[in-house]
Amino acid sequence: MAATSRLASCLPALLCAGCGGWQSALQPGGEQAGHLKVLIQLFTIVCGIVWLLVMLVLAAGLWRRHSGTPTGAAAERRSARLVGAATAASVLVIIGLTLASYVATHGLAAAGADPLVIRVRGSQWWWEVTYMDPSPDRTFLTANEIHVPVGRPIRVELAASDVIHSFWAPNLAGKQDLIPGRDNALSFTVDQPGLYREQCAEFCGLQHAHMAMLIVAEPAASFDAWRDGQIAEPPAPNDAEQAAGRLVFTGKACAACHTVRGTPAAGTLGPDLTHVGSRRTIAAGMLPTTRGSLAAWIADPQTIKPGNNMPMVPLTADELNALAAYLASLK
Ligand code: HEC
Ligand SMILES: [Cu+2]
Repeated sequence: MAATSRLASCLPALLCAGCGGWQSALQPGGEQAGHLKVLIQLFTIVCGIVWLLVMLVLAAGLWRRHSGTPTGAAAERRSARLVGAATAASVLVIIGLTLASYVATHGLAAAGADPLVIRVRGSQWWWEVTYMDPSPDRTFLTANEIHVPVGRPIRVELAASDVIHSFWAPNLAGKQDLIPGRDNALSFTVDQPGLYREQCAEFCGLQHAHMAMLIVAEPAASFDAWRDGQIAEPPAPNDAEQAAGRLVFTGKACAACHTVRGTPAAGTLGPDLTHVGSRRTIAAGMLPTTRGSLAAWIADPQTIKPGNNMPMVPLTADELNALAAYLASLK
């Protein structure tokens, strides 16, 4: 009994815990998401009112039956009129909600003038990210974290390399699927600088729940600085340990699957690691990027994220330490 009442008193808090924060459609970070929020509220209120009315009519009907139903031609005519009116009202409500939904969502695929184009490719279970630029030497590849300038329209072009994934950043836009062989796009503008969380929203296999990505919205000046940093090659190792780590990285299987620009490592099966040390998380949002978590991940990726496509590469303790130091230095 005590447990039940405690649970009941926690319930509102539990239900509302999902309503705010960096992954919530109810806290829009931009104009398109604002439209979607109004749409959600409109649907909730209208459907709530309809539900209440239906319950009231049902209660009235049960009550009248209880207290004796009037019969005869006049009563028949009256109930026929009532049913007709209710049907017409339902049709009007459905048309109204359909129109509202069309108006709120039809701008979602169309970006404004001069959009920043970001290509996102979903793979089991991580995100490849390419920043497009009219001049090819400013186009670059990264993974699992997106930076966007506030105020500028963003056009995200979506593709998939294996199965269907879905790009969903609730604070910024609706969902859009990434489908192998079919190119989709999604547009949004972010007004509020901040950190938002995106999550794969289409079941895509064992580690579907661990396929997330942070979106960092920042003022144009800091975005430009970030982009220049990403375009540049990473700094050279600045001590013996990092230099040893780089040798391990390029000498072992790592280089067959991962790229670090400026080194012979040019694999594409796994995330680009050129600036992995500058990203907030590794393994698609699972762990914060620290030297320790990098070492833990490399030592045993299959325990942290069972079934993922990175194998355990046998290493000595010194090799592992050096690798972690090197990767953490790739800012
Ligand atoms: C067979 C290909 C393959 C090999 C070999 C491989 N990796 Fe990976 N690696 C992957 C894949 C795939 C992922 C993405 C896993 C996920 O998040 O689901 C990954 C993820 C990572 C990440 C996290 C990157 C991020 O931004 O989330 C790091 C760091 C990493 N690998 C380092 C290494 C190192 C160091 C080695 C060598 C000891 C190595 N990998 C060997 C395929 C590989
Ligand atoms: Cu997915």
